[in-house]
Amino acid sequence: MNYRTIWISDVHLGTRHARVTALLEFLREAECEHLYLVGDFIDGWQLRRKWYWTEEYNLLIQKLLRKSRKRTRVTFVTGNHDEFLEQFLGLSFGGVRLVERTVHQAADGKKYLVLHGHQFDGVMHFNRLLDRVGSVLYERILDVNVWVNRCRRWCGFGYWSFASYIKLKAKSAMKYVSDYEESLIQFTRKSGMDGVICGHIHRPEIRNLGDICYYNCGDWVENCTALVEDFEGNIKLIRFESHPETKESAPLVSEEEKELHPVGQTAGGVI
Ligand SMILES: [Mn+2]
Repeated sequence: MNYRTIWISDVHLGTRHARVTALLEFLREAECEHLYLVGDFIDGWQLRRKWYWTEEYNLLIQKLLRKSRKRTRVTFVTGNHDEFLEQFLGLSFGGVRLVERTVHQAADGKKYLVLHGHQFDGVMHFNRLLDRVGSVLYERILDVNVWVNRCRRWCGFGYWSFASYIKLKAKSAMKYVSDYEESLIQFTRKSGMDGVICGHIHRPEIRNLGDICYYNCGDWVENCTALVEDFEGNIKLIRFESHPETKESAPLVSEEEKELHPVGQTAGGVI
């Protein structure tokens, strides 16, 4: 298949649950002009705990570099699990550009903010405060979650996010998802963009909220999903299936599925 753009996120290389075989198969079939890795491609935290790197991972990296050498522009957006790459932001490796966030202009001229999304963990909790402090402090507050986690790492604690916290509380899961989406949508609107493309919560989704489109790539730990843009600028969500006979042909995210699989119930348990 030929696309103008492909976005994938949350591959989590280094965890045993990364669906690398499927991803390789997908990338062999799919050609595009621009490929975005929307964060958590490499799971630095997991690798630090226990090194796990298979020959297949090398094939995947080689595949990406080969694409980058040929006709595909590859952009690597950092997430919370591959924060260790932040020191190299702005640099290019084998033509792969490393950024924290970027803007994608679609074929129809629409502008999309592309970022992993961990920056928005728990932002809605500040909402009341936000109304008072206004937009000047808005960006600062968004950084708080990142700072908190940096401090935690210095002290030897793992990443803390609302996502992990609410795994214990399934009822709160949907609230977390809607808060996350709402935060991103608000920020996107303030940025003057037409939409946002993110990952992080391992929950593939396309949602239009008023004037803003929210797109979540999903992940390659459980869902094996990607966002793709055609040459007219239409963006859709696709689910890769290497063994179609084992999967039922249900809509991508049905209301029923939303209830059955609240956020956080991923195979790897990593967000
Ligand atoms: Mn993440």
